[in-house]
Amino acid sequence: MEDNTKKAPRKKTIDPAAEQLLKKAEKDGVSTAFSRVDEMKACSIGLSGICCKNCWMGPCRLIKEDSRGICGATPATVAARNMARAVAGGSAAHSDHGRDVALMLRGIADGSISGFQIADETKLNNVAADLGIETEGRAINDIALDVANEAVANFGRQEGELSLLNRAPAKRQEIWKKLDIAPRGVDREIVEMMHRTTMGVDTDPEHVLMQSLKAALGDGWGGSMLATDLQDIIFGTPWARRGQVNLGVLKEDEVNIVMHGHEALLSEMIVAASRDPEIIKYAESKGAKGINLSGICCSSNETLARQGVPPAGNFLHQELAIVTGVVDAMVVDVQCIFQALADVASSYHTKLVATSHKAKIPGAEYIPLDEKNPIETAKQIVRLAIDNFPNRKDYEIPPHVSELIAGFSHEYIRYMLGGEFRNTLRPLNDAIMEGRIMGLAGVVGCNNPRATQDAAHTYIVRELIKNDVLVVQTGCGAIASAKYGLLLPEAMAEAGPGLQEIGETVGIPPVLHMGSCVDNSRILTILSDVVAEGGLGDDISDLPAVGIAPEWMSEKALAIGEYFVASGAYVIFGVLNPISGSPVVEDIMKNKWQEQLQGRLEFEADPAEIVKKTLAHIKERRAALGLTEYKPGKYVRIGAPTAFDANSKSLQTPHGA
Ligand code: MSK
Repeated sequence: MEDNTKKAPRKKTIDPAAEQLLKKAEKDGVSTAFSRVDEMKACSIGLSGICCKNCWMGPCRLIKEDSRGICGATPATVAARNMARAVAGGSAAHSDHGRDVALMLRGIADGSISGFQIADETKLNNVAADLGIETEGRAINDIALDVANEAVANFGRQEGELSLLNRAPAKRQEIWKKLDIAPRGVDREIVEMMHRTTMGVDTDPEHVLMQSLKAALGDGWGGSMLATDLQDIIFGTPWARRGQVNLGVLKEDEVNIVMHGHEALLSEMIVAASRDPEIIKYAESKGAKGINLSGICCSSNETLARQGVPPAGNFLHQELAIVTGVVDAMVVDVQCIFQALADVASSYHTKLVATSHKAKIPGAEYIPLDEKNPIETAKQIVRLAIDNFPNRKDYEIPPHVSELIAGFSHEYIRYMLGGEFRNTLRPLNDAIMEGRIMGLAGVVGCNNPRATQDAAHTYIVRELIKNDVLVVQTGCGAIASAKYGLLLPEAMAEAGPGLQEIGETVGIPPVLHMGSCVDNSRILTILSDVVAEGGLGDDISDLPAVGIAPEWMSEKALAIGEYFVASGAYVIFGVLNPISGSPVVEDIMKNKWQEQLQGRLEFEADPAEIVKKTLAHIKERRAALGLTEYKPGKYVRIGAPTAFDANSKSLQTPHGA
């Protein structure tokens, strides 16, 4: 692992806005994750996954292959248990989010939550059909109530299988049955994972890890998928829209409210409150020209996709936004929120407002969201920010803003490729089969201060699109690409000619922003749809596709990685290897899973190696499918000189001219 300690600020990020504010933070005497990482040398035993803290006979640090814990646990057992517990934690986080959305839909349908109506009836009907719920001739709220009840039941179900596993290719569903990893209920698999990894229960690393796959599948095809679907039903399915990104979206003459965390409810309510004419008038009465909303992390991705609210940045921008001195309130709910925000806020005028009954933060104001009447809480928070506007002192807003296009839900992608009446993925499948698009890659996940912010994300994305790989992104990875213009059609200039041709024809960027972290479930859906469209095999594992998390840091990322592997994908994680202390566990996740699931998980710190492995896998999958051999530069503009082979008879121009 690259040691990122003691680096000059310049090397901690490739983002000039972050670089500018790191200098300001240093000048202001404020510590950030970028500076704290210098002081916190990672424990190499914990980092490599072989420190066991599952009981208090230890902790046991199993530094050699033949080391044993006090109970006799081997390094492989410890590394497997640690990985499995992280996956259970990540699955719990996303799935608890999904549960709350299901309960909200139930409240809207039965009238106990006020101020909402169903935003996307078509999606409601489609989800109802997938859940086996009758829709013909029924009132919308009755359908919504049945959908919500079935969704809630998926969390606590003790027997049978999750409802939405039926979206996966039939062959994949068979594999899950054969391996007994089709999740019964979302909660049940997480609880069983925690039970099995407590002291003195399951010690067979392969068996432990198999259950981690089951818990992760419960997240991907259960909790996260329900979160995505039901949020679309309540707040609307994203459709492509233009937006802006980076710290330059903050405004000096308006009240700045930054929304950070994950759940769409809070951010949607803040958006609604900030548009209330009375509230706007109140802001003007305090000398502000208006109310300017922006976001961090996935709250941001949710409101960007549905409301066009600009992200102020990704994970590592959360403290830097406050360092600008112009954030009047940062409003947070759950997940990826630094405890240090309260300290940073105390050095400036910013009010940090915690809103979830699940997450109190010492030093933050606590205004819990009233789930029965959330708009009133949102108005209270916006007023608090307005009252704080006159308290600003010195400030510095970096000038950096980039344009972007977001909102590529799987529904929009089908629409974009076939229109309203014939929405389809056929042109995408054909482009892959012909070799215009070499393959697909999902490049997702966080920033990690142990790596240079955004460097691996953007390097990998640029290399892939150059090689005609269509990239889809979610979470902080998508925000990273957005900051450097990669979510714009103009970025096609950096793509290979085949991908350029498709992008120009359809009018898309080479990198499609598919949403927040729970929206990784949209990628599962689109991969299943690509299989169903035909011509690219009969399972996700047949597709020339790879999943990558270049700068991950969260348990949730590990859960996502495992549900993609269990769905048949080759997944590569960057930055560091949390199981490097056990070659046995590495072998299970790479080779044994490949045999059993035709998917595998590898850790590779070097971004160039990640690209190499990705392209090699895509080529290997293309060959296995018997597709036209991918040749770079084969497709060129009419009249343009070819980069491939000017004399080749097989040379083609876009329209065969
Ligand atoms: S927010 S999990 S830092 S992607 Fe979904 Fe970003 Fe990773 Fe949190």
